[in-house]
Amino acid sequence: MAFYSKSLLKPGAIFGVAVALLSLSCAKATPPPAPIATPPVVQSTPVPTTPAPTPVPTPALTPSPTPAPTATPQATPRITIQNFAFSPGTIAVTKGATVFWSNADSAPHTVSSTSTPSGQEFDSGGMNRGQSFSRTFTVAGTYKYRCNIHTSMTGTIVVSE
Ligand SMILES: [Cu+2]
Repeated sequence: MAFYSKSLLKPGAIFGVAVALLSLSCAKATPPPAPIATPPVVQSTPVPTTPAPTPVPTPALTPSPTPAPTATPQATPRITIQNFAFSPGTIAVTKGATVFWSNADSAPHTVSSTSTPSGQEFDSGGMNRGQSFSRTFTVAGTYKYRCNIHTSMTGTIVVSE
């Protein structure tokens, strides 16, 4: 019995069937997809390492010439009348400057010229507390003024070209 069954299942026969099945399946199998053409990888040529550029010494900055102070415009000179005095008592301005006086005293005062270049006299008249007076000086020279109410209160404006 055992011998008979062994003769039926010859190893060679089994191998042949297997080969036949394999070849069938191979024939039916769809061909593998064509390989997608991938762009050839371009080997990047190694960039020759260039030596770091030597830093160029920056030229020393030549100091730009400071602009000459312009005569106009300039900060508005202000003179405060306080404690029976002009403060500051003497100021220097350039021609064209406008000078402002303001009375911070409770007493009235005036800004009245006593000595000026010819034809440049000025007089504020009575100024009460909080009032102000201004004058633009267009002629160079020395201007002396006082308070006509309290004549010991004096001031000077020096106007330069
Ligand atoms: Cu006064």
